[in-house]
Amino acid sequence: MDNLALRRSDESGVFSSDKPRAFNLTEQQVTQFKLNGCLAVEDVLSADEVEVLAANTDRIAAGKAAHIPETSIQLEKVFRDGERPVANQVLSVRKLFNIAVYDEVMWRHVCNPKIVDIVADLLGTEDIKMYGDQLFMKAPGGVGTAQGWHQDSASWRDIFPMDLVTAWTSIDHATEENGCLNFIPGTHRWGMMQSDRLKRFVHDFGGNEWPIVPVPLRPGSISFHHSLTLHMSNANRSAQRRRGYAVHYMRATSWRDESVTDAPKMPPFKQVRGHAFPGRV
Ligand SMILES: O=C(O)CCC(=O)C(=O)O
Repeated sequence: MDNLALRRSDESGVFSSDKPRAFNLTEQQVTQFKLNGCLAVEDVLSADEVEVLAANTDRIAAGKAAHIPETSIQLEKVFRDGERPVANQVLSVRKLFNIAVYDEVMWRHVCNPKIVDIVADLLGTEDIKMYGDQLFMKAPGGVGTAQGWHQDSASWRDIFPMDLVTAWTSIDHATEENGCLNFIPGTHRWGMMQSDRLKRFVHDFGGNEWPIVPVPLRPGSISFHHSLTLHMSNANRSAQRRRGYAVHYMRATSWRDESVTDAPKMPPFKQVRGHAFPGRV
């Protein structure tokens, strides 16, 4: 854990551009990300920025944002299936997804220069688009379910190169008790694991060879992961909420293989920074 949870540093960043940067990673942090496929950076957002994000999250989850389509709000399965009645809509939502394309507050977060500077360092380019976004609500009291081991690119299998970066912002305190993210460092170098192969290997995770690294975070801290890094989160059996906003960034030179028909249908990919490239995403 310690080697992942590096704090922001005053050392100069890896880009030599003259442009003032809002956040500088150290070369050591970039090297760690390349080795591990994940990196935690504490206290990126201010308390005010977290507050705005938190309030907007609950407004959308409550169904009070008319500009967000209902299809972007997914309830936990027990509520979807009618096994349990919805008594509190906000605490019944599993996730909100594809919201930043419709919502100014979320889009401002996606384009927050502090976050995009870090992503630019990790992707090694200033030409960046958003693939998509998901806000995992992970409600307390056993309502928020687990997310099993997966690699993001196994779902986004139409996007190449499989070299995207997710910025997962903790809105609440994320702890081991309420279901913080867990990573297996280095697995982004394994290539894509088909689900039957993953099932065969999953029992080996957690030993000395492939340790599981939980990443608790303070509100406003962000963990970054590569789209091939294996990660999961446990159910929230605690009394504390655990909201986390995952924004998925890709290089603007990426291409989409339209012959892959079983990948998620996404809204048009929005430019976050830098140049667009004709014929690419
Ligand atoms: O927040 C979670 O529990 C899951 C997050 C996740 O799988 C992701 O950001 O890719």
